Amino acid sequence: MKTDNTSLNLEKTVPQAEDFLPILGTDYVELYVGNAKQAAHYYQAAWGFRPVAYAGLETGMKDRVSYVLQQDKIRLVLTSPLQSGGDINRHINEHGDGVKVVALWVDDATKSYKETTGRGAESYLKPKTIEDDYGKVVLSGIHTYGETVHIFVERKDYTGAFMPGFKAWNPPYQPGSTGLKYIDHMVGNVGWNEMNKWCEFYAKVMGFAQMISFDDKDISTEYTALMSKVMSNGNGRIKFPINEPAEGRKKSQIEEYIDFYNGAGVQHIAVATDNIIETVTQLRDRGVEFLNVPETYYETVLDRVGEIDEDLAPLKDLNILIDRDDEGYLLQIFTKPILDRPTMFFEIIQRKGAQSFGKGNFKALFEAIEREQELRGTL
Ligand code: TYF
Ligand code: FE
Repeated sequence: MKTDNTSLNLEKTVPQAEDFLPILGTDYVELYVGNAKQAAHYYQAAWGFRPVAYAGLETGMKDRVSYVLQQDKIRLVLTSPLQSGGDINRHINEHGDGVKVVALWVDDATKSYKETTGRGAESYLKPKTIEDDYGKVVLSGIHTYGETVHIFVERKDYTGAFMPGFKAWNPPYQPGSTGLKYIDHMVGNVGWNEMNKWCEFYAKVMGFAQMISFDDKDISTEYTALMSKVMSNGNGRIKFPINEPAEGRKKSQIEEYIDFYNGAGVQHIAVATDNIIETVTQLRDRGVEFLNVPETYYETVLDRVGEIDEDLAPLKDLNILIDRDDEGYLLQIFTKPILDRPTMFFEIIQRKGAQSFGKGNFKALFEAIEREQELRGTL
């Protein structure tokens, strides 16, 4: 058991009476990708996102193209450069495809910018109002770990498809949903010994607090070779676990990520469903690849988690993991990396009361990840 709370003063991170950065939810997640047109097809066909908006040559954009996709409350923006040079090409060259923007929906993007930069955040985008026939959107932005940024989006009276600069995109191809509802959490991988620094950033600059959950203790076992803490905003809608590599028997999966991403970045996006069996059945049918655990996992899992509403057989067939805390249980499964570089992946999660992150599955999960690392020769 290895934990280090020495440099994170928890008293200071308790939510304050007044939340200086009220966040309504995740507005969108933007990935910089090599080929947005094909990436958009992947998220539609394999994941069941529906097309929403488009910006590119046809809308007057000369140097880049963006596709906006949505499934229930989850909005993805896929952006590629149209020319050589420039920051997006450099980002892709450096990191491969990956998350550039974690956009947060707020009531006041100007105040969000002032409150955060006033507390030490580095500016990415000064408050700026953009307008079209459907109303106005105010954007501002700050830097976080690695080259990742947070953009604050104020869209009080906006009625367009996404935001000014985009046109509605409604092609004939409309694959059905896979039952994904909202982003449950988004995890950042940071460098050696940087976890506390970034937890303090979320505490001080954004008013987040460390989630004191069942998972806090004893996450760095001989299996994990990582340390993790979860930071959450005032109303609990935004949860950002932060991982750092730890010295273990084998190369940390976080170190592998950092090597291939060339620095800190988003490791996984956990998306919630209210029927994980149906969702994972759909995703597997459409070609999404998941990590598998040995059959023996299911021989003892019910001894550990007790009674659950679901039959064990379909969970076992689909390789869905189960964990329990003192508030309930959760069902979760992890995809293999969705890119050629072993960097980002998705988690599918169904919460049945539990507010934790699946600590009881770490051993089985991390052994599954290590089997994949072994195949890549990166262990
Ligand atoms: O978000 C979490 O903390 C859990 C646990 O490579 C986890 O999903 C941590 C690291 C990892 C996979 C899952
Ligand atoms: Fe997770």
